Amino acid sequence: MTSERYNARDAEPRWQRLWDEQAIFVSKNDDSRPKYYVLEMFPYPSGRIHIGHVRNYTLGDVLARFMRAKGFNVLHPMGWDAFGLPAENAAIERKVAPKAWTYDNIAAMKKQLRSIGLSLDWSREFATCDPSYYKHQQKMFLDMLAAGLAEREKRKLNWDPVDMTVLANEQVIDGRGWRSGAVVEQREMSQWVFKITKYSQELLSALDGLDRWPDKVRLMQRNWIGRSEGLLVRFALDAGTTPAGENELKIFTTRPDTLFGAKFMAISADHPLAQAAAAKNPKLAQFIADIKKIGTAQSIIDTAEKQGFDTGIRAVHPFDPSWKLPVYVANFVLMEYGTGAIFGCPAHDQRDLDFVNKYGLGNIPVVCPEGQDPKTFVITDTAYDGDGRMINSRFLDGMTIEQAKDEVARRLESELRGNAPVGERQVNFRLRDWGISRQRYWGCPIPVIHCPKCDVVPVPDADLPVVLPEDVSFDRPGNALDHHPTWKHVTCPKCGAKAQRETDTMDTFVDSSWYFARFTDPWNESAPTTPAVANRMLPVDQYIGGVEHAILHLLYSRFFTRAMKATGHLALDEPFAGMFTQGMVVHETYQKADGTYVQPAEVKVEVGGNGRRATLLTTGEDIQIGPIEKMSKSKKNTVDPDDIIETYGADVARWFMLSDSPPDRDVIWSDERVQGASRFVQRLWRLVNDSVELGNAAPAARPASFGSDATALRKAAHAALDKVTTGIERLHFNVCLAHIREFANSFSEILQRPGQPAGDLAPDLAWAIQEASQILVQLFSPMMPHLAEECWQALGQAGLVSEADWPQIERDLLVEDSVTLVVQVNGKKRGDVTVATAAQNPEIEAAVLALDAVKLALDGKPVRKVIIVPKRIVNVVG
Ligand code: ANZ
Ligand code: ZN
Repeated sequence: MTSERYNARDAEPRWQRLWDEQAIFVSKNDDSRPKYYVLEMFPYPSGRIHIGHVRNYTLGDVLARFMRAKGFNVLHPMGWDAFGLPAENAAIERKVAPKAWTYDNIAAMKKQLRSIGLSLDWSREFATCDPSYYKHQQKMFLDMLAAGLAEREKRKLNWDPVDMTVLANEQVIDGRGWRSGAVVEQREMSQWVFKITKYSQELLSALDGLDRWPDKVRLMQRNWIGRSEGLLVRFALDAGTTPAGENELKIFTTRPDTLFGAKFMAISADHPLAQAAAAKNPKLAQFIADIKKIGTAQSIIDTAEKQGFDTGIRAVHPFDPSWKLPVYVANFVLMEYGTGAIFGCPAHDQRDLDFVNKYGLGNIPVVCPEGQDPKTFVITDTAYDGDGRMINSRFLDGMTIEQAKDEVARRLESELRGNAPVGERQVNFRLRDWGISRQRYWGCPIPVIHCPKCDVVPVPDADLPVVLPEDVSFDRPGNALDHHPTWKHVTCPKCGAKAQRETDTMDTFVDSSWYFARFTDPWNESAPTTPAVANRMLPVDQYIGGVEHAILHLLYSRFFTRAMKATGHLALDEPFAGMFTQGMVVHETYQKADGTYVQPAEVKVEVGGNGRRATLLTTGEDIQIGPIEKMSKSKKNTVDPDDIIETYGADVARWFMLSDSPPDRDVIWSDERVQGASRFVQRLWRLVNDSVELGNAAPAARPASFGSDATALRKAAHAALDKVTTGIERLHFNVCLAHIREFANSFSEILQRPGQPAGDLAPDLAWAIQEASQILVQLFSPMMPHLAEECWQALGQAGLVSEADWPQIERDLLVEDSVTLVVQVNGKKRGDVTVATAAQNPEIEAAVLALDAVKLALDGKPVRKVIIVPKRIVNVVG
């Protein structure tokens, strides 16, 4: 028996090297086995792997290793989402070149990733900042331009008037530029957009087919796309009140049923009517300038106090020429949605209600909830947006909301004013085209040239890639590409005139919108994909990442896949057949008496009579244990994967991450539980070594029959195999780990039974022990691959467990000998009963009626009937 401890520090790098040398995780595109593509969201090379990465990649790795053992040609690649602002900030703050900074970080993080023991195919690695990658992205941009999927559009941008530069949203802090502190202005400029809205309906409809996506992610996407069915209504304007030339106001509403509850009209500050009215009204002009300062971010608009300004213009109610409605300019109406104008119905819309309550306009309820008396139903502070019947609405009274919507639409559609119908049914989407221009250096250059004569000229294919210059300076604010002395000055490819390169680069979301496709053939130098290969290897069977990417990244990737199909680079619609969003790694926070945070590593936590107590390691002073929060630098509640791996080994970190909660929930980092995982590793190692000796007595051939001990062990092994197999397939990893523990326990009980010296061991039991130990090692091999290799070797197995086939389940062994049924008396649960699986009804009945709990519940009453639902419930009716 071995008394040696398992030494992860020695074993882990050894196996990692061997896996590498033998290239066992490299997948070949001409492999004829069925493919399985598992992908985790690739990291941004910030410099260090954090614990969330470890969780993300471990989840994917378990699946990859399992599917490999199941006989699939597994594609499990890794790369780097390498463009972005932090590299430029590093250049500004530390005077290092963005490129050097990025590639240094990649090297450091790659080393860290390797130490986790991930079964990755590194032969396909790329960084999105490699010209060999973005060259193809530029090509696809040009293809999309030719296909009408990329266009120029005027957009509002944050403009810093001091630094004379455009700012990203995250560079605007409280309305001011992050560097200059100047109040940021909104400026209209021409931007490149991808026409994602061409696919609004399709991106929405196809969500129904994504049945291996979390419902919450699909819901978030649905809401983001935001389809609304409604009515466009042309309100006539009261001629005496309007600026010259304006005679109608077009609005979009999803609630035409509430038209008789209208109290006001509201238009966006950017609406032409607002502009026209402001030209004659300096106070209005001032109001418009003020409300524009808060910017265009939806979240700000939603939370800002509702404000309006009466323009003096009056609109006419479409069903009553004598009914005039005041037209306000309001800060909550966006120009970008619908028509940039609304009618307000305060009784049934909270925002409108807040507005009228502020300006004293009153409200009229027009929908009365079931069970309420229309005569007494009033609205004060809370709008009613539920179901009900129409009231106070003339010809609509008594109708349901749906009937009323239809009736209003029908009437207004058939009513003409100046040859056009007053109403028109319309479907609107919230989704906007994807603005991809960024005024930044460290991104993929947009491959066009602006010629004074020919306008926008695509860079010819032969001139791709348009490479980022490396000799750039960050001494001045703004886009270093734009400041470069020579880079942008070119001649027009069409007419030869002096022209300028586009200096905007692409949103980094573009880089991550097709990397999964590039992984299928990253060696293709002449095209973004090799369609035959990509179509075979895609879609990604299981994609895993954080829920923070549930909307934009996934939506953009879904759009890109369609755009690549339209331009001949792929032939599929959906990139990710299965999507999984993992939870976060969270940790307690620790604070000194003065409120400053300290790191977990600096604190000693003891469990005593009065609960847990923490002290500072250095001084012994009391430390306050604070709430469990997402790991963050500011709260100092982080743990460093390197430290964990150095102290316990990667397998322990992996096991802990998988064991403590379902993968889609948050996991609380706990040193105690990590130590528990570490002890379990040693237990498994001893268990396997013990079994080696006992299993040595096993006959080479499978015994013809098995005695009861051997059968019991085999049943436990195959039951565990069955449960872990289905558990991994469903990504219920924590459940799998519980089964592995349980099996290890029953296995070690059998091994520790006294009076079983190896020599005397019955051959059938020895054989079963050998089988059980192999199964055990294989079961935990996806989670703890290094320990598993070491054990596999100890078991005398040839080859690597990482390459072994998943064990075959013997279904005969899964049949349970007994079942437990719930016992009810008159439908109420009173206990349960365990009977032989083969037991007949009279036998079950007798067992149930003999139960004290049943006798007690019957209280002497005669039994009228016993109903048996096989394998589930027995109900005694008394
Ligand atoms: C009258 C009304 C009455 C409305 C009522 C709602 C409730 P969704 O579902 O998101 O499409 N709206 C229209 N355009 C707008 C804009 N540019 N800025 C701000 N709000 C706008 O929302 C459609 C509803 O949002 C529309 O229906 C309109 O208000 C408002 F009891 O019209 B509703
Ligand atoms: Zn030209």
